[in-house]
Amino acid sequence: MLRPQDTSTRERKTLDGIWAFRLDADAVGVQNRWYAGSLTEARDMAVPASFNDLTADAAVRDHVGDAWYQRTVRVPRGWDGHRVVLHFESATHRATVWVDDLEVVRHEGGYTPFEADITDLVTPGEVIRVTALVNTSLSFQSIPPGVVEQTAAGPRQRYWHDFFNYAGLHRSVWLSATPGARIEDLTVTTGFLGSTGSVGWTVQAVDREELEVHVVLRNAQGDEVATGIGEYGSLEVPDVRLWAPGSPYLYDLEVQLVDHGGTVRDSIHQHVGVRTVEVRGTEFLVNGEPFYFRGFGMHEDHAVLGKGHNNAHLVHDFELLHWIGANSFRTSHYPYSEDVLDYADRHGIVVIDETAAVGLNMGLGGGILGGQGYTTFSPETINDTTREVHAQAIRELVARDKNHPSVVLWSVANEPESQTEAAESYFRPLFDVARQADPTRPVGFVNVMLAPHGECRVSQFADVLMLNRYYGWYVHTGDLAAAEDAWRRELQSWASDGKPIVITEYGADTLSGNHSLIPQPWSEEYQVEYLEMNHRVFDSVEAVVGEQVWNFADFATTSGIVRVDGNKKGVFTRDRRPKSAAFALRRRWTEAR
Ligand code: GCB
Repeated sequence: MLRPQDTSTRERKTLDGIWAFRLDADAVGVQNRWYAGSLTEARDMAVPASFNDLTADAAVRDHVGDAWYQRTVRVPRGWDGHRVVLHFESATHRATVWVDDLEVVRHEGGYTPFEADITDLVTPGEVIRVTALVNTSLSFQSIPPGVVEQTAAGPRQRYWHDFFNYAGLHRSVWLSATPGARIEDLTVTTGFLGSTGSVGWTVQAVDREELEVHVVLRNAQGDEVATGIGEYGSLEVPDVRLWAPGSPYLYDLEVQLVDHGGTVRDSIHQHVGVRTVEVRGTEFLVNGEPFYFRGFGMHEDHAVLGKGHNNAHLVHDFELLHWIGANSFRTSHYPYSEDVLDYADRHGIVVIDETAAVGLNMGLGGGILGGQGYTTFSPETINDTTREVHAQAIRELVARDKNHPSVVLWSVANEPESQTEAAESYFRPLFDVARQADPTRPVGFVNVMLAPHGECRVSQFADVLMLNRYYGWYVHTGDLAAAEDAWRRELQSWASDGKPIVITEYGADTLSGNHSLIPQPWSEEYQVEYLEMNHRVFDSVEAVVGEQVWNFADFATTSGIVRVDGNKKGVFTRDRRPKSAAFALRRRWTEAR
């Protein structure tokens, strides 16, 4: 699937704006055919945005289950003879969509795109009604998992990840027109030898018949540097300029379907960064050179918008990444908007791209901080069906993001149970799925403290070890000397595996403006000293090839006794004001640049 584009043969129209919106707590809408007419008793809702924080109503914020979105749109007059597609960049966590009275598509998973060919249902120049039933519930068979518990006061959504279960239409919705004979997918791979680059392409075309596939590679000035013909092949790029972290040179690859007379019948564009990624021993190499990840685990999370994508916030967050000297981030804990990845490509920021598989661990954070009262992997909980949903989430992530030069590493899950035999058999095939989907990038998962070296049974499948550790916060709280000693010992044991290690989380909750002469947990001074302690440990272990602080900014979570108005491990507040740690990190990271 290609994202809608404006090209010489394609056009798109945004459906972003105000939609009619109605909650359906009792799930009666389908039976009552709410899609078959104007949504009654509806209120206004902005798209893109999470619906949760847009009203002053707890029933909306904490809604569990079905929510309906509807709007009308006029199909552009000029689209006669075109194939018309309705494209959702995401709908969290699943959706069913109707055009007028007809169901056109269903999709499971809240963070990847889906679309429907609606050509036969529309007349260019006429208005259609688009209705999306979005469902917010998490179950043991969803990614991420959760469980809806029935209480006297109604259903309550329980889940095991530490961010608020925002839902709705978080990203853009498009109508798009393409030719019938069309390019359906494109896979690009890159490499180089000396000063000659290579750009491999594979095109999937539909109804192509006599049409020829042409590819044209242009440099950043728009000059043609190589051309090719065929559904697949490889272009040679003389005097190649590489895409590198902090130096993001991009070419443009145009793919065309051309008829005998030389007329271009379909055309798409894909920016291309020529670069290589490789794991060698304990090194992580980009373009053959050791790369050290500096940056953050982030979240798509803003006041009012929730997880709604917004370009002003995108630009500002990347400005802050640049200011602080970060060169990378992880899309913790789900695939981010495609706009974010495009921006990372253009700004030379390296991305660890993660699925929404978070919270597959019943050993974490339950009652009195023990377990959750469930077994993680069992026929009744996370089971074979879940694994198939998880596999599909991996395939959809790779299908969507495979052509981004910024993406250098896949993360198939965050902090799952990984010390048991059940975990080993659950994950083994998922690593195969990732490698089959993309043989060009390393694959890993993020390990949790409950599965230390020697006990973790999943890290054997990973090319890179990604560790989340909170020495000095969740353990040895306030005692940085004891934390430093224990942390160094654990890290040295992981280093003996001979794989590169990225510390994907380390952090301390910090209440902005809370100061203390003798660094105390929750103070800005403690966050600074905590980070410095961690950095001493990382600098003493050669296999460590990256540090990503948890978190870039404070973010919303479910309420609970360990969260005060959300998670406060941000180096910036939720409204992006720096804590003292921001300046300390900036000193370390800009010196390293
Ligand atoms: C973790 C999780 C992350 C949490 C964080 C915390 O290990 O991966 O989602 O927010 O810890 O702050 O506890």
